[in-house]
Amino acid sequence: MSDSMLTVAVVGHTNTGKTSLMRTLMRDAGFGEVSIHPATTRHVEGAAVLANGRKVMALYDTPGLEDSIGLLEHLDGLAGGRRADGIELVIQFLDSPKAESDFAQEAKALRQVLVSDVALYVIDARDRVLGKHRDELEILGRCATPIVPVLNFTAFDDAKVSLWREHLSRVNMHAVAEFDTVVFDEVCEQRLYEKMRTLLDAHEATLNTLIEDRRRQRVAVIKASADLVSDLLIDAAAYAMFVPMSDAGQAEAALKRLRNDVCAREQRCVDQLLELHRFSSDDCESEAIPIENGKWGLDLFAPEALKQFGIKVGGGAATGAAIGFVLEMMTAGASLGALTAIGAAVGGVIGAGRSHGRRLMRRAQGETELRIDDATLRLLGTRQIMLTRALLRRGHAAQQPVSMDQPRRLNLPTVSAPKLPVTLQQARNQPAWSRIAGVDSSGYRPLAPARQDAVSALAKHVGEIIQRPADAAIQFP
Ligand SMILES: Nc1nc2c(ncn2[C@@H]2O[C@H](COP(=O)(O)OP(=O)(O)OP(=O)(O)O)[C@@H](O)[C@H]2O)c(=O)[nH]1
Ligand SMILES: [Mg+2]
Repeated sequence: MSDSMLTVAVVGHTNTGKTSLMRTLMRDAGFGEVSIHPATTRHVEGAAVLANGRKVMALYDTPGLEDSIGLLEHLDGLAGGRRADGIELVIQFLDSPKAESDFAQEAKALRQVLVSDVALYVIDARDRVLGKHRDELEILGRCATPIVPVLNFTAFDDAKVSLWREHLSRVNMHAVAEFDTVVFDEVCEQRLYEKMRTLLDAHEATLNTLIEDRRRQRVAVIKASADLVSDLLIDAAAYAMFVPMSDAGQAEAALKRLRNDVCAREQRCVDQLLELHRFSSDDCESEAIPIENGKWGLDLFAPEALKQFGIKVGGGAATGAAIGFVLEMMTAGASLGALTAIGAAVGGVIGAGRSHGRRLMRRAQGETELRIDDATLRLLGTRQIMLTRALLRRGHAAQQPVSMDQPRRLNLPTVSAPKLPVTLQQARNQPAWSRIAGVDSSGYRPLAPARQDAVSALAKHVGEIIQRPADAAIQFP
């Protein structure tokens, strides 16, 4: 069967999250207007949902139902009264002056329901089942259009999901979906489409296409995120600067530059992740991540950042101002004077034997390497993984800004230093793999195939951590 275009009306009492549901299903945080005040949406507004690059579903946002009690009384008072066919009364009402005056908002919503294949009836699940809800369901039931009730706000503790389910089954609505538009859950979205499918035989193929497309998109977005994070990690691990041991001033300048460069590179990754997940920096304040306005609250090199993300620094590691750097030395000791002069303590010595000739040469000339240490690399990985997981869970209807003390709520276990993956250890010895300082007049230098292999291998590992269950440890590696 070929895929047919499916027309869907999103209806419900005012302020239950109809426009929010539109945003989340469409992955478009810019659709319509969302506000804590009732009666925000005043007109029907449609938008297309794409699957495989084709329009498969037309979603229509509608104004909230405000006076269903009054409208039901009005319908019952029309010629024919309760005995008449429900749909005839609705049509009679829509043709009457009342549909342009007292019940204008309701009329707009009902007209859209009549021309739709299915109506999603959005419920604020924190509400008790009230008279207004019963009357709304009664009126919608008279429109001869299949209805799927959608319980919204289900992430709240006071959501009365079972109460609602019980009531809905009493009025013969058994295909109920749960869907929090702010805390996104891809399984709930899939169930919503499956519920619609049970009521819409003629559109089975379309809904299957949609379900399959969403699943594929999610796999692709996780893979693309893992690639971006791994690319950052390889860039950062490989990044090395050469400084003369004897010149404290130059070493200090290099330290500053390295720090700025790595921070800027992290920010680029954050921007890329936001764009990939279709969020902009102004709507990136999330419940679960310490990121506000698209920026991390704590500098990558702030010692508290490591603590906050539960990363323990290995023995003999640096503390204080220069945490996050390793100076690689030919002979430990020779350079200690210079190090103390720039306020840096030695974080650790990375084996010199594996380095290639050019680096050995530079060392022989009295230069040493400056680069970020293992703990900071782990922090860099952990932060982007956490951001990715939060973006995957963030509905496009989310709006709440967060205060900066939220990271403490993350409750990450403190992990001691596991070894970095082999790919990053390799990168440590390949300064040419880093593009952080690789921009010259000719643009980025070409990337070695071995680097690409390392990124791919690392991305598999990063992708696995991104997909771990909610209660698992997610620190990198
Ligand atoms: N936390 C949370 N907030 C939500 C959810 N859904 C909607 N909101 C908020 O509830 C308020 C109303 O959301 P809207 O999407 O504007 O509701 P609406 O049904 O379109 O409202 P009208 O157009 O006025 O009828 C907004 O402040 C949303 O941010 C949800 O699932 N969780
Ligand atoms: Mg609205």
